[in-house]
Amino acid sequence: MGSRFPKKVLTLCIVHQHSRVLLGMKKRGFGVGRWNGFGGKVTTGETIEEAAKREVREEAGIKVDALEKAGLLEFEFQDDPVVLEVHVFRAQTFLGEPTESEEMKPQWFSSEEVPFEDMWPDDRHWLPLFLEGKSFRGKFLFQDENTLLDYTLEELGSLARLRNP
Ligand code: 8OG
Repeated sequence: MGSRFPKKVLTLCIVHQHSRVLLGMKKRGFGVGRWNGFGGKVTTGETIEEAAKREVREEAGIKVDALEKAGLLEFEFQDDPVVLEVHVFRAQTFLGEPTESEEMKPQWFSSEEVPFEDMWPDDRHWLPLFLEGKSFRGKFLFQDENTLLDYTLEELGSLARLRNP
């Protein structure tokens, strides 16, 4: 897991309000059939935060503004040199009504009833930190989309939070 490998920068935004969290069922492509936050690739000419807002609008039909940086996750698949760098954001407020798109079907979940069995296998490790309002950094090595081989995860303290992710 190192920076000498080609990298893809992605966003992941989770709307988290008190005791509920907005997830979407991915209807196509990478991660199909899994509940997840909203996000995707950062494209040329936009900042990571702009990309995060755009993806939420496109996938869930809502507008998020005050995004809070929550985490930085790196995903690597065995036998694939590409490292996915996922910037995780928290949104506590939004405008509009969550609406199904071609890519995602949004649904509210109680923070105590997150459907981890139908999510990426890494999520059960870092999402609890997210739900506690903490910031974190992690690296996950997968054999395939269902098999997590190894991972490291650290909660970032208040000093680190000023600089990271
Ligand atoms: O553009 P595309 O739909 O391929 O973007 C993939 C989205 O999935 C993007 O928001 C980042 C996110 N994502 C991964 N891997 C993982 C993962 O292991 N867990 C979670 N929760 N999200 C992931 O690419």
